[in-house]
Amino acid sequence: MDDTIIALATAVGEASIHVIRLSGMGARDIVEKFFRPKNLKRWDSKENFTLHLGIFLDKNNISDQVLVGRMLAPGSYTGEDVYEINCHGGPLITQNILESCLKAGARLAQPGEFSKRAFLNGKMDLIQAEAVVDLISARTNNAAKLAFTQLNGKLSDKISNLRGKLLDILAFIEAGIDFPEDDVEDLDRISLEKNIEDALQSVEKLITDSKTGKILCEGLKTIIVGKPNVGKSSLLNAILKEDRAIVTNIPGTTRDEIRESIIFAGILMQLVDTAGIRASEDLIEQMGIDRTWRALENADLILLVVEAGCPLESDDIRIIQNYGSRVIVVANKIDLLDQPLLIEPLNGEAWIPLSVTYYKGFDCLEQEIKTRVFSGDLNCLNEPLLSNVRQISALEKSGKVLSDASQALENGFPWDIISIDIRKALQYVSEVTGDNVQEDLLETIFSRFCIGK
Ligand SMILES: Nc1nc2c(ncn2[C@@H]2O[C@H](COP(=O)(O)OP(=O)(O)OP(=O)(O)O)[C@@H](O)[C@H]2O)c(=O)[nH]1
Ligand SMILES: [Mg+2]
Repeated sequence: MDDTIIALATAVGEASIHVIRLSGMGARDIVEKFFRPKNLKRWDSKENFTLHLGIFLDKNNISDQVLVGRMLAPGSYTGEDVYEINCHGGPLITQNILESCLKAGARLAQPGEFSKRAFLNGKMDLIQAEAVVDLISARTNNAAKLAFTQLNGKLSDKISNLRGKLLDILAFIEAGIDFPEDDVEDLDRISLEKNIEDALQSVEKLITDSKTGKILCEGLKTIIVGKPNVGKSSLLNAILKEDRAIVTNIPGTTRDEIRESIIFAGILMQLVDTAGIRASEDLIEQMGIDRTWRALENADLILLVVEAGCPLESDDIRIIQNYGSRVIVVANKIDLLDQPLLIEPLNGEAWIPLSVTYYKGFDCLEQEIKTRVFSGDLNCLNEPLLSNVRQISALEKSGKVLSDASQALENGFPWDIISIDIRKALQYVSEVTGDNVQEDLLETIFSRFCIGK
């Protein structure tokens, strides 16, 4: 980290302004080679977090009027001296300034290298660093809100709290190990059991809540299924508010999967319309139906469309029996009914009476989707949730070894054996925030970032 890195922080192309960012010990010297501040006194004052108007002048190159932002170590984003040159947003001007600085000793930054330095300098942990990426790529308000909560360090506090619990358990075991087995009071064993159970519960709660976090961040994989002609494609079109899929009154209209994403109920939904399920002689249609069965496995949400008032068919029942908690039965075409719909849930599925033709029932559908995604608690959005696959997987591993520890204790294993599991659990939890992390993992994480971030 001895060298000074440089990158364009704004998107490549023509723009009103561009920002070129430098970070490192040599940043000031490099900038001073070319920057002629209008107010030299103020520039020399070494005042921090200031903006300076002036000219970027390279005798061998073109010049520009620029604004230079100065953020000195250790208070800057990276924890090093950071200078940001705001220049006019022409690709040529930007390229020239970059080249001048490179010739003067700066090195082109790798993707995410500014954030990596921030992490290595203790300015942020891995949860916060990964939240930066999520905040930039967020496509819904909810996803952005979640990323911002993570960036604020609220989730990191929860993980630190968990680490604290594990460290306490380890200290407790260490103290107990010094005594021969028989001297370990029953009371101590019960206390240890309780503490491990408590830590395990915290891990499990974080993992359960992460399902919502993951959906907010990555989107809700939603599949629209049902018999032919029940109105699946009509439902897709209505949600998308466009004529995306062909709709006819001929059963078997849709044969291949139709995929679209849309923000519905404040959630990014990845919708898939499918071929109507029936026994078909048509090879192509049957291939489509096979795909539907396979896609059901991985869907977060299943919109099972049926014709309101008609009895469920065996395939509908099979879907509800297998995936009940993920199913919303959309009882479509209620406009054709002359009496209210009778609903008898079979296996935890929800029922929404609806008419695509008359655009009725969509409010209830929206509400039901929200209830499912947020586990009935819309306030959970204010809670810091995990959403990152890497972080969730590390936590799952820690949960696994914690339950091993709990089992081992129950089976009367010596405490030093149990402490091995607790140490492993601690290691996994530490990976979440990056308190204990290998260099190659850091490489992988930060390579997902944009250049200049
Ligand atoms: N009365 C009424 N008709 C509807 C409603 N929704 C859809 N339809 C009609 O039902 C027929 C079938 O609609 P689709 O959307 O093509 O049905 P599908 O389930 O995609 O059918 P396949 O692709 O063949 O599996 C069309 O004629 C629609 O106009 C509704 O709410 N009320
Ligand atoms: Mg269709």
